[in-house]
Amino acid sequence: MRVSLIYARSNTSIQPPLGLLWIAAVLEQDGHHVQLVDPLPGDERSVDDVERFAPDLVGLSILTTEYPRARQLTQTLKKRLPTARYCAGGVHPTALPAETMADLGLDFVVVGEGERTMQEVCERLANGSRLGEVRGLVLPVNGKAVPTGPRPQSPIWTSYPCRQGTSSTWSGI
Ligand code: B12
Repeated sequence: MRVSLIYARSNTSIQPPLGLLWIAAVLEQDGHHVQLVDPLPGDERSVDDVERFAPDLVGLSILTTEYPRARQLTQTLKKRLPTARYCAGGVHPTALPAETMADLGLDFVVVGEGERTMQEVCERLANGSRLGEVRGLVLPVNGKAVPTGPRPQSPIWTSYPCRQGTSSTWSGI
């Protein structure tokens, strides 16, 4: 699978998107191709980067403060890459999964920790299997937001690898 992970930051603080670095590392370990995009505000080249990468799946990490930018990026990307699947995770989608999924027109939302959930999601999408049995998701079913059930917290975060750097702005700072 080709996966673009996007941190739609709306500030210029130089902080790496830790959650996405962890998710990128476990997906790469499973053999997926991962692009991690961390554009500064106003940097619209990132949309071209994502289009060139041609992902099967786009995942956005969203804090509430970053929601307007995430929304704008999703709308632009969906026009340019209409066949890709779109998902989101992080604090805001975890707190408001149904609202985020409906407003952004997502294929699913990841609730809570994303590493193991995204590993299972990518494995299933690559095999053409359905996502209903993957715990930790909220899926759209007949116009309703349906949770697949809680995923137990991983015992310790440092049991996962963490990727070094991202594909765009953060690694260049
Ligand atoms: C460290 C921290 C900071 C640091 C570093 C932030 C960074 N960019 O890394 C600093 C001090 C810079 C900071 C700043 C701010 N922070 Co802060 N911060 C935290 C804190 C304590 C931990 C975040 C963290 O690194 N977690 C560890 C990583 C690995 O977890 P994670 O990012 O959540 O990702 C996991 C899951 O959420 C999920 N996931 C995340 N994204 C995605 C995407 C996809 C596609 C998928 C599938 C899954 C997924 O999978 C990841 C791995 O399991 C949290 C509180 C908390 N306990 O979570 C607050 C928190 C995130 N911060 C918060 C806020 C408000 C801010 C500021 C806006 C404060 C301000 N007024 O300036 C700024 C925004 C900065 C920014 N835009 O990045 C709020 C967000 C609330 C909200 N509704 O969104 C939190 C929740 C604190 C709170 N309780 O209010 N913060």
